[in-house]
Amino acid sequence: MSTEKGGWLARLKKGLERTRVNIVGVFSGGVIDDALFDDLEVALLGADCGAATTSELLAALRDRIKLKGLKTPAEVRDALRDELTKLLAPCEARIDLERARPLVMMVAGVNGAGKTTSIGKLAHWLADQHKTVLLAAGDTFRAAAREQLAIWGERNGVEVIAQKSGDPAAVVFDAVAAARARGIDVLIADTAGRLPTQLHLMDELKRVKRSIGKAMDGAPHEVILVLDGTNGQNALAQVRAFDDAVGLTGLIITKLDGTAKGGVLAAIARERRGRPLPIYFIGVGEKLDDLQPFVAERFAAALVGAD
Ligand SMILES: Nc1nc2c(ncn2[C@@H]2O[C@H](COP(=O)(O)OP(=O)(O)O)[C@@H](O)[C@H]2O)c(=O)[nH]1
Ligand SMILES: [Mg+2]
Repeated sequence: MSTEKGGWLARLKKGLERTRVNIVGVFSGGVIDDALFDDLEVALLGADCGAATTSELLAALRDRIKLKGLKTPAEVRDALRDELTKLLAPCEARIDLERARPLVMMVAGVNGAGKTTSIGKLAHWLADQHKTVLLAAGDTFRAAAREQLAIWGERNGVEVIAQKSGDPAAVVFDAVAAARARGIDVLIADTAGRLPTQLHLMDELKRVKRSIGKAMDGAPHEVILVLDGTNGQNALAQVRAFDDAVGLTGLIITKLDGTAKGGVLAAIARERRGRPLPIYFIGVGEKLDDLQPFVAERFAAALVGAD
């Protein structure tokens, strides 16, 4: 725990510092009054929680104050941490790596979200779990993306299936076939975030998904959207659009070590309350081990400063 605290958790806390300072400030006075609730509303909206999530959290807090007879701002802050944890908990889930071999993961997201970087980190994490990994360079639009993935592959001793002027659907088809032939545990397919203008990204992603399905029944087993955590409320629109197109099974939220405010995770959790969308990992830096499983309670504590 102590080494962890000095490492990624410290970076997460540093990243969420602005939000936490604002929220801690709200509870620094001596009394629970309307002004406190007004300030908290501003802080939660400012943290990218969104209007609906913010008003639900405030209502839940008012209920808790009455029900439990909370007397001090510090107690209300703990209650906020608990409400956030409750909201985020359904998003806490692990990928079941054993249910197929190869387990095929398709990774999607807009340009710059952190797909390729996260795939590199994921390959590293999987190697730690003693899984064999193959990567498919499905972002054939950008030569740089293919090279970037190749570098990640090299660092991890993981092979990358790529084609110089490839059609992404063909690349992933070949990669699934290769993974099956070699008895690989996990295949991760990178995809493009932007295409030559005449093509529609979502149509292309559907085609890539179908191609994976043709190469292996039941695949892809995971369709993961990578979201830039600094994008704020726009992340919700991305979740909807990609889910409509390719049916998401989970999320990776990156750059939570940077200027992200963090509340958008709560907004996503609220929107998907009826059918939770797992947040498998969060990205907290650019190094190989800067991808960490999402833990609702830790995240809520880092956001609210009550731990
Ligand atoms: N600080 C930080 N930077 C990240 C993280 N994840 C990705 N990045 C950076 O974001 C930029 C875009 O990442 P990339 O993987 O190329 O995005 P892609 O276009 O979706 O494949 C790169 O400069 C990455 O180093 C993260 O968790 N924290
Ligand atoms: Mg990329």
